[in-house]
Amino acid sequence: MTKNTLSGRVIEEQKNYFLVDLPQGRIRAGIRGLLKKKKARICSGDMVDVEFINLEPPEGIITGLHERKNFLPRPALANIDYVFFIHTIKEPPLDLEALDRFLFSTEVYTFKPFIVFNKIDLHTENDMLKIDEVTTIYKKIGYQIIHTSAFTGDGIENLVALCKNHISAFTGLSGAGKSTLLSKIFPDTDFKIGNISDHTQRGTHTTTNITLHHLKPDGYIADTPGLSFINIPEIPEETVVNYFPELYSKIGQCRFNNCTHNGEPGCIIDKLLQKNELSFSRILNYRKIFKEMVKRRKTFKN
Ligand SMILES: Nc1nc2c(ncn2[C@@H]2O[C@H](COP(=O)(O)OP(=O)(O)OP(=O)(O)O)[C@@H](O)[C@H]2O)c(=O)[nH]1
Ligand SMILES: [Mg+2]
Ligand SMILES: [Zn+2]
Repeated sequence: MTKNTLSGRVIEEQKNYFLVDLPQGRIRAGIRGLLKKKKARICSGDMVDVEFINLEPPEGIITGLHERKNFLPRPALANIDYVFFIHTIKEPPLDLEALDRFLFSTEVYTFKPFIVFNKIDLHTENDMLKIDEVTTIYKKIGYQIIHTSAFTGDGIENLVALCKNHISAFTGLSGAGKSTLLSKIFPDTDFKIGNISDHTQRGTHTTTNITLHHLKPDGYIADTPGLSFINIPEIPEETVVNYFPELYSKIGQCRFNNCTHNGEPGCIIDKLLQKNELSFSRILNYRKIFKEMVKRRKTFKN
């Protein structure tokens, strides 16, 4: 590092440059040719070294990329601490498969997940009962659950307190209220908020670059498209169980040590299911992901 080099966080990727937050403020910076040659794929969340080339307006050049703690490939985001899955009981309806796919992804990528039930202002007594039932399942596994309403403001303080001094990503199904929640946290930023009916019409695979929103003094929150976590990473099928913590802690007790927990004789998972000690929907989603990995491996080989 030379005298004019500073380290900062990439908060947005533009066409030919990056926006980087330095202790002195925000700067536009391109990439040094040498780094480009090394095919360094810099993205939001990265810590980089920046050399000033101009003070007014502030412009720089990125000369180094710091080692990453973790990485979400599509769309690219680095160094994530927390991921909040914004979910709803209705509008859109509860989707436990999407939730389990999300949790599986965060376990593989090593991000800490939180489950957020938004739109609690809409809830009837029956909806509350449903939330209690789901909360019991996921709390027992060790996941944290937060209740919010972007309309009444309930729970938002709690959400902000968690995000302070961390890099967080908001994700969730289209229409769950990610942008509405973010607009409450960052009232000066313009977030596109849609109607439920618009969401069903819209293409779901529009890849956008991720922007990090600065939560002062030292936190960042990103709005990520829902599919980035539902499109689960590909791993060997026999390791899928490692990312379902409540199953992984039990599998040493299966009769066969190559048990895949798909109905083999002497499988502990089936025994615990019969005793109501595991959630049926969790096992079902484990088996779906297992099958998906088998299929993806075979498709890849052929
Ligand atoms: N009743 C109620 N409606 C909400 C709440 N939060 C968001 N909404 C509504 O839900 C709809 C979708 O909200 P968005 O914030 O656009 O949802 P999103 O998760 O960003 O959706 P995508 O950008 O498509 O992924 C809008 O009509 C919001 O006004 C809430 O807490 N309560
Ligand atoms: Mg949105
Ligand atoms: Zn088993």
